[in-house]
Amino acid sequence: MLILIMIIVMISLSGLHTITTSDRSKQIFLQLKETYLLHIISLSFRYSEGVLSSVLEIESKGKLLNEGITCFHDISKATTKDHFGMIFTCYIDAPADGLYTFATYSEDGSMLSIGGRIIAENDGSHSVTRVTGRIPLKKGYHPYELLYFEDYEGQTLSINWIIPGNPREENIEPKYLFLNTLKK
Ligand SMILES: [Ca+2]
Repeated sequence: MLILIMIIVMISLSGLHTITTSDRSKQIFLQLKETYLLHIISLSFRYSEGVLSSVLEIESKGKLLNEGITCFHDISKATTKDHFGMIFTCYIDAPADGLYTFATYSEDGSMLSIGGRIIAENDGSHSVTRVTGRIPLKKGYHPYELLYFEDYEGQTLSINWIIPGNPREENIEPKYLFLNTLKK
């Protein structure tokens, strides 16, 4: 349903308020659907369960039970309170050239990588812990991967950033996270 709503919203924004039955309109609709479906829905996720002590064990020790797409780092998709891991992958759209700071808050462990480089290693079984990292980014899309695991009891996952030109640390809004990259 969410996907459908997003497609309708984006089609409305594009000015195509009326979908006719002509072949051309159908073709345009399918092109828009494919483009915006892939571009808007934010992250892909893989959900596994298992007794883990590190994000690096998610794939080796966890049992993959679910995978799909989600709008954010949504650990509420877990179907158990304890002993699970999630891997989120997408592209992050850097709005400007410059130095970016990322801050992860997680219980238990997490690890954030951008462009294949580990930015915030917040791994291990622990209470809510903040870890920051910095990376220079060019304006545009960069591969983004967030690994998270929950051992037992409480569970938290939140990712903030500080972007060039704005000194405030803010939660990364879903509008910056994409499944793919649009051709520019
Ligand atoms: Ca915990």
